[in-house]
Amino acid sequence: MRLVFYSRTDDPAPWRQALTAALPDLDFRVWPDIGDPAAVDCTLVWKPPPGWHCQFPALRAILSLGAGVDALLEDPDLPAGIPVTRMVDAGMGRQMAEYAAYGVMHFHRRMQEYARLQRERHWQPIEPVMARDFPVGIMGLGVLGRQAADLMVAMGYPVHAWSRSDKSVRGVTAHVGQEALPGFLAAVRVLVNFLPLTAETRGLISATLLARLRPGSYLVNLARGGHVVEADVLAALDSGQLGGAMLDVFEHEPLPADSPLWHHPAVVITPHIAAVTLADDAAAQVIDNLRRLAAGLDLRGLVNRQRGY
Ligand code: NDP
Ligand code: OXD
Repeated sequence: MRLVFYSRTDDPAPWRQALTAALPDLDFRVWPDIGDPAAVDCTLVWKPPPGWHCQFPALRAILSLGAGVDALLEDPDLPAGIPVTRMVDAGMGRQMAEYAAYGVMHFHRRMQEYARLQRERHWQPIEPVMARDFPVGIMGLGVLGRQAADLMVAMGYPVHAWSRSDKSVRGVTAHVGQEALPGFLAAVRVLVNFLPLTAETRGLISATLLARLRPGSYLVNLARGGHVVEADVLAALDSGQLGGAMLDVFEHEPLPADSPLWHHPAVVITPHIAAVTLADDAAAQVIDNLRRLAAGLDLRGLVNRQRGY
């Protein structure tokens, strides 16, 4: 079986090592050294250019190196009818939960204000808020959001979660569907976004949504930049409707040097590192799917291409 690896950010070496150790017959190719495109059975990819998959006439599966498959599914030339799989946790749940916890604590423990006070050499305690009085709102209670919710519950925060279908998670107040969104937003002090980027969720974090939060709430976005209307977030920060934002993902990555987000005093920026796919943790899923593909079995982590995640 021939597999082509494509990523501008992931090192193929550990993947080659892990996959060929488990599957000695695998012909592991790294783009652009692919040989005859007609001999390619499957791809292992992160953000290939639009139309890239059209060159493989005998393609049988597309395996995403990431959990989010929005960039792949937005390709109008992605071959129809080919199964697409995504990473399911694969070591990212723990990393995402850590990032979310850091973001929540950054705002809850007023680290933004203390950083400013330190710059001013001003010794000024701020009235503390207990975790029990700082409800956290998780948008998207899937594989990754669930782990963050569990961690927040363990940390003593009241946790609310919003998702499409009903979920029962210990210690978490569930809000289900579009009609439950206003109540969810009104209940929380910090909004943590774990949604997949789909036609339904693109641009969701807009002025309308932000206006439903309590004044001075906070935003942690570690899902996708496309969820956020950046100009609306900036306006909400400037008006005080948002007290601060921690942003890991952006509509345009890398974030352009002239973006006003870079130097906004209430914004923390990281370069899409909330979680990374590590071959050590994730190769087992790919190996399992390659064995399944060879045996003609259904693949695991299958994406619903119509739904968009
Ligand atoms: P899942 O598919 O497991 O979970 C998605 C959740 O979102 C589900 O609970 C789903 O509801 C909910 N959801 C989807 N659409 C809607 C909607 N329209 N309204 C309400 N809820 C909705 O995804 P993962 O948890 O594995 O990943 C989440 C995202 O995290 C990825 O898509 C990716 O964008 C991002 N990510 C970011 C990383 C980073 O480094 N910054 C790293 C890894 C992932 P339901 O359960 O009812 O289907
Ligand atoms: C992913 C990501 O979706 O890293 O896996 O953003």
